[in-house]
Amino acid sequence: MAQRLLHQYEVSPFAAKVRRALRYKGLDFEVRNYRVVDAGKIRKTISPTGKTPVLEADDGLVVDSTAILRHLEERFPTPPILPADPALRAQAHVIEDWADESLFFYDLAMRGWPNNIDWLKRDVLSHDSGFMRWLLYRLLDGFVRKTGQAQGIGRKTPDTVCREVAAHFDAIVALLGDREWLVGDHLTVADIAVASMCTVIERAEEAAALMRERPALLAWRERVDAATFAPGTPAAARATT
Ligand SMILES: N[C@@H](CCC(=O)N[C@@H](CS)C(=O)NCC(=O)O)C(=O)O
Repeated sequence: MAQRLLHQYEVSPFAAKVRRALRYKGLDFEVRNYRVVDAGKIRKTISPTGKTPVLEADDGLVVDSTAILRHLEERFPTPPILPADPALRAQAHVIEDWADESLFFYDLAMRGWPNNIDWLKRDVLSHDSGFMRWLLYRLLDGFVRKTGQAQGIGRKTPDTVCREVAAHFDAIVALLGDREWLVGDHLTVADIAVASMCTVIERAEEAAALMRERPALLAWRERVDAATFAPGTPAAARATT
């Protein structure tokens, strides 16, 4: 029995961040997958915000992927996922937050487009079944649209969103330059967070095309994947493994 249990929505890129960090640090863990219909139960039992991932370990529950990564780093500092140098550490923190709080909403906007939304709905509802799955499948379009509208990126035209995502991918490539990792000389939370977001946004065909045009981005993503997945994990399984 593993000492750590990760409560998660399986396809969440935030859960992916935590799984990648746990594997990189060589820590064993088990997962408990939740259905969308479990949202109320999650809020009442493990997460005051109602959000997952939540890591349960012998020292309690930690909510939020960023908090979980800091918690892991404190208890299991080797190998490090934060630079020792304070300025580099701050850079890694800011890039992680950008991936979580900005790139995620580009993912949601693009994957909410008519040509992509079926895959998003199948992902989100992969553990729901029966009548509730049938119902949620029909309600999810509206929910994704409303979230995008409220956050703001969902109000932009597809052309604008594609242009901005292209600029974001270019920024990642420029940040890398000829280095292996986004910050400093080893893999950090910045690589983990951005790669986790790339793995889901790639499920929008427009984002996949933009990524294919940037070999340096793909090469870096392969490097991060090699460090944070078990050898032989198929590319198609990386959003949920
Ligand atoms: N800042 C949080 C974001 C987590 C998050 O947004 N999780 C989504 C799944 S992708 C969630 O739990 N949504 C349920 C809800 O909003 O009620 C983190 O880094 O863990």
